[in-house]
Amino acid sequence: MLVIGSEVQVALRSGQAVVALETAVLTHGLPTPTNLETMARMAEAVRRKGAVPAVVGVLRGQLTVGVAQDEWPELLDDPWKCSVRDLAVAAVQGRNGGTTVAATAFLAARAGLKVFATGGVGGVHRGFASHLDISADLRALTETPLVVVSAGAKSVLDLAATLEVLETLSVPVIGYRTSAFPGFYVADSGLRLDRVVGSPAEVAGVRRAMDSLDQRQALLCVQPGPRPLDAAEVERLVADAMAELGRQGVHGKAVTPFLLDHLNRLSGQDLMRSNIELLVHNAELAADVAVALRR
Ligand code: PSU
Ligand code: MN
Repeated sequence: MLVIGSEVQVALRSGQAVVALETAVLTHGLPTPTNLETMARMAEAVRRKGAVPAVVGVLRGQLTVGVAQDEWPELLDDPWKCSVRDLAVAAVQGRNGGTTVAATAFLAARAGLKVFATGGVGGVHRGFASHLDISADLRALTETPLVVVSAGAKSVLDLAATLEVLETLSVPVIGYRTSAFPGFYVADSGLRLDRVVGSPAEVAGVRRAMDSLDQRQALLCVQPGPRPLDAAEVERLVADAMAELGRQGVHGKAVTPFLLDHLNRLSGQDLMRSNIELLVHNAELAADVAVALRR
């Protein structure tokens, strides 16, 4: 079922470092053409560090690891937001789809990749006690033996609950040169991490140790973005977006795209710039880790 792009095939065969990139951010996270430009910057960042980017997505039903740059615009033609459970349906019905963290990790792991860069992983949504909403990303991270680099989890989530679930699921969360759990736009969510690493080689070492213990879960490596925003300001914007969500009765998988779109519109350009810079920053670190894993 899996289609591996030719450049990624060659890279895997010759033992080059490869970094998976998700496409839900392309189809449902950022507006056009910022999304395409950002993906290009992430891919360039990976190359600059000596690794090969593997853009993961669903192209006319083909579950693809290594969507070529000239095919990216086609992904935007009436795309689904594809989590793991959508992949088989999208394949049978020939759909286009942007893959979430869950679906990207699923496909990347099956293609034999070891490293994946994203913005923020999904998690436990605020208000889960009255309305249960927990991202499939968390479950996917329990069965994908990758290093996943992110700026923590999305600001719209209940971050404390998200960290608790990651602990329950035995997914290690390690801070890259930080003991503060980043909240996407925010450098320090106020939550502490008790495991910190100092170099890409150390991240690679932890992954290798997990592999030799036959631990199949992801290693979540987090770092703050290079252009963080004020926590109180982000909190205010998120509260506003959440209220609008309630008013419009949005639910299910539309929640995350709705909140992100609303935040981007509320904040002018600030949040989007912060989002873009952290994506590129994470692609760089992921490439360093992928190169370190090859040594
Ligand atoms: N964070 C962003 N933009 C995004 C996402 C996260 O800043 O587009 C996407 C990721 O692909 C993540 C997904 O996997 O949202 C989670 O969606 P849900 O909460 O429906 O599982
Ligand atoms: Mn959800």
